[in-house]
Amino acid sequence: MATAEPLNAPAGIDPRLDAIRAKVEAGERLTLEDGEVLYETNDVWGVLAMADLVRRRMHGDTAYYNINRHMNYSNVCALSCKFCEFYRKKDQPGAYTRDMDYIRDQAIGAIESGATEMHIVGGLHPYLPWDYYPEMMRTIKEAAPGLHIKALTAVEIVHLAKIAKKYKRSDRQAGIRWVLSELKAAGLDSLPGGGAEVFDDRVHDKAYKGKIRSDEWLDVHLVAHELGLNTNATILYGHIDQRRERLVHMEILRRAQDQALARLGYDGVDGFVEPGLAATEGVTAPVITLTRDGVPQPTPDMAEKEAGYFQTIIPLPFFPDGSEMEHLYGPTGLENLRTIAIARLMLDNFPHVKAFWIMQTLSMAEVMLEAGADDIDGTVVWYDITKVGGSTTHQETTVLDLQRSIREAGFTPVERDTLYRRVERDGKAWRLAE
Ligand code: V47
Repeated sequence: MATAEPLNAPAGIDPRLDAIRAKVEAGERLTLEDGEVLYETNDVWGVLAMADLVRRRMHGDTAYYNINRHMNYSNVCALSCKFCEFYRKKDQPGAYTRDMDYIRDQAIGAIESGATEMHIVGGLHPYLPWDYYPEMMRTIKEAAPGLHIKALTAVEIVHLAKIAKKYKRSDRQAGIRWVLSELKAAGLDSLPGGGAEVFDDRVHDKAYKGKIRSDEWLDVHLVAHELGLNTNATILYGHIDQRRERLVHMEILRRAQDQALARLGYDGVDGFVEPGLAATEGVTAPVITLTRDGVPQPTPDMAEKEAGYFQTIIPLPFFPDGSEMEHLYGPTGLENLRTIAIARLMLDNFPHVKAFWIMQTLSMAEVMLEAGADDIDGTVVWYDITKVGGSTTHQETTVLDLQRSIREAGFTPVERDTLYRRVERDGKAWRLAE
């Protein structure tokens, strides 16, 4: 009878990690096959240590948090994604759509609490008119001009192109460009990373059929980058996805980021197409290799000059409760740690990896700072998409708790704005550090 291998083999016990460690130390790009080894190996701590090495090379002992507030303008959604417990149909109990008075009050509440960012998402509302969305941006900017608006996932942007009657199948980017330009003029500052799920048609058709596919998600982010808006990216894993599919997702994002950085002319972009890597199924983007110095370093005037890339990857562990996929278990803590570390190792051109404390829990996010993550998100206040362990929509933490967790993990807490610029604070008043 075969004996079970120990779960946590001592570091170095898996010889397959030696070659990967050598690449990581030399700053070389990892392949999908390397990623598979990182997922398969029993030497989990070896994987976490490699991610920590990369994370410290990029950020030293800094760990970021922000003072922010989430707002959902509506939970009414035309889609019925199987993983989602957030959406409601229009007349269902619990359905809500916020008016401008509510939105204004939230913006005022946010600046009164010293927030630098408002993170706004909602369902694909079938009846709200297009005008609602730019009005929401203007209302917030009038009430709170200094508040950064990070709003609307790629899925919502495509939906808006449709309701504004700007969506053309023959030229999808044109409608997206129109929507993003109008919203940017009205006050939109950046896009969050939601709605990416897993870039795979099999998973898409089983778990979120009806939602845009990866090509359109990438179109939205590409156009946003061209318009000088920074964006984030997510991966929602641990349901019916396979590890290889997660790695392909990361690979697709890595290529999209290569293109964004090359467009911006970052130093260290070699700018050549590496034909061997074009073999990944579903990946059409050319590959551009970056040197290790090619990661963007934001400056106080960056938004005007050189924005337009992915800032952060946010791995989101699946929470089954209340969803149509409630019969599934969701990933374990060890799988979450491993996925954060692998995201750090594979996405070598993403400046940041976020362990979103709301979904990871603050205690796990703390551990993740030593496994590749450099950011744990912010004070949040309201969160309606997932409610972990029976929590309600009011999910708030204090700056002191965020700082305490970061310090306890052995890092120096740094308050950032949405674009990862350092914030200097005097109570509720704040400014960007020089
Ligand atoms: O788009 C929905 C995911 C996302 C579930 O950009 C679920 O800084 C797990 O994108 N279990 C919203 N995940 C959250 C998000 C986000 C969060 C924090 C920061 C940023 C950022 C982005 O949550 C959705 C969807 O992909 N989601 N349901 C679930 N049951």
